[in-house]
Order: sequence, then structure tokens, then C-alpha cells
Amino acid sequence: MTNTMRGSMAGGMILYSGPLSMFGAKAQIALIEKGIDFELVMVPYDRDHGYEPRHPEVLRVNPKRQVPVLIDGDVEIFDSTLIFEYLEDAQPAPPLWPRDLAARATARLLEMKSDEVYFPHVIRLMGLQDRPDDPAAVAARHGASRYCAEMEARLVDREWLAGDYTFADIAFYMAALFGERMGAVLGPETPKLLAWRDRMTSRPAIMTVVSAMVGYLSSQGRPVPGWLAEWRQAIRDDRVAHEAHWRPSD
Ligand SMILES: N[C@@H](CCC(=O)N[C@@H](CS)C(=O)NCC(=O)O)C(=O)O
Repeated sequence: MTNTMRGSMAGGMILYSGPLSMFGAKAQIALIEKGIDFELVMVPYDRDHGYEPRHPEVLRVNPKRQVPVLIDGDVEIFDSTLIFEYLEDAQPAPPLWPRDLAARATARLLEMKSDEVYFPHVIRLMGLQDRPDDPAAVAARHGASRYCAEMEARLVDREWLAGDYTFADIAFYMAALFGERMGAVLGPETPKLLAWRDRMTSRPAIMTVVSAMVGYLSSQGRPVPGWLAEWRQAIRDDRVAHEAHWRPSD
């Protein structure tokens, strides 16, 4: 982040994330959407050692030893969903939960389901990357597709998953991006979801975070989902509209 020094010197929020942390990316996107000044600390991560050695602040704050961790003065919390809740309370505008009670409950449910119903399929695929034809991998892709069909149905009469743009969209965008990396791809059978994904990718907050992630993957010689590589190339070629300040980071 450009505001790294400002955040820490001013005693602003500090987010501990990882270069390929989908949960950390959720929190980072929310901070940017809300216009909050923060310091981003990327903890050590590589393919061979994972998150070892753990960052001392992550170990100190989170007994689960995971990112993301958010520190805001005396407030020291972890878990992307709890971080969403804190950010909404700390900085109500722009709202990222709907105002309406029922819509808010639905958005919270969708946010949770994205992490706890959809994403477990992706985690299963992560463990089966060398065996894409294994029945367990096939079942995981089917499970992911069923979930996507459910989200497609929601988008028939809505622009965003819960009506307004909310944390639920951020959560599912990131989870689906990791799904895509693991072979749970979106196709023409979910046209509304594809259009939603384009709307999401166009948001400066999403572009900033995803661009850095794509840059990291490229720097490691690791594959980038085809649609994202094409999108990035289109931005480089000035074929799609984008915020003037944003450019692919590598
Ligand atoms: N429910 C947590 C999940 C956090 C999580 O799984 N973080 C991953 C990185 S994306 C991690 O730190 N993994 C290392 C580990 O579990 O040891 C959240 O929403 O923040």
C-alpha cells in the first residue's frame, strides 16, 4: 500500500495478510472500499514453507495462527468476517451491510456461506491438484457448480448478491477466484455470475488487491486464471475502462 508509513506512524489500523490469502484479501478490499487509512503487512509466505515462520504479531493475536489479523489501537482481532463487522462499526460509510434488517441477515448469511459452504469445496480441490480426475475432485467441482447455480439464481433480478453491494459480494468474489484457480471454473451456464464478476473486477478496491495477487502469482511462475489474465491484458491495452490510478502491478 502507498499509505504504509502513514498508517503506522499515525497509529492507524494495521492489517496482517498474506500474498495469497483469500481471507486477508477480503479484509483488505473492505478497508479500501471504506476509504480507511491502514498499513498492510504481508507476512512471510512461500510455496515450500507456507506461513512458517509465523509472523510474531499473528502468533501474539491469533491463537489459530492465521491471517488476517487487524490491529486498531487497543482492538486486536482476527477472522475476516469479524473484521468486516468491526470495519462496518468503525466506519459506517459507505455501508457494506444493507440497512434493511432482512436484507442484512441475508447478506450476512451469504457471506458466511461463501466461506463455510462454497469454500470447503475449493479447499478439497487444493489437496487434489495433482489428481483432478479423482472422484473426490469431481464431487468438489460439482459442489462448487451447484453453489454457483444458486448464486446465478440470486442475480436474475439483482445486480449484487444481496441487493446492494455488500461484504457478501466481496467474500464470494474472492472465494470464487480461488475456486477458479483450483479448476472450479465459471462458464456460460452462469451468465449473470460472469457479468457480476466483471462488475466486481472493475471496482478499484478489487482491482488493487487482485492485481497485487496476480503479480505475486506471475512472479512465482504460477498460473493465473485465464479470465483474469485476459482482463489484465485488456486494461494494459486500454480496452476496458479503469480508474486512472490503477495499473496492473507487474
Ligand atoms: N476463518 C478465517 C480463516 C483464515 C485462514 O484460513 N487464513 C489462512 C490464510 S488465507 C491461514 O492463515 N492459513 C494458515 C494456517 O491455517 O495455518 C478467516 O475468515 O479469517
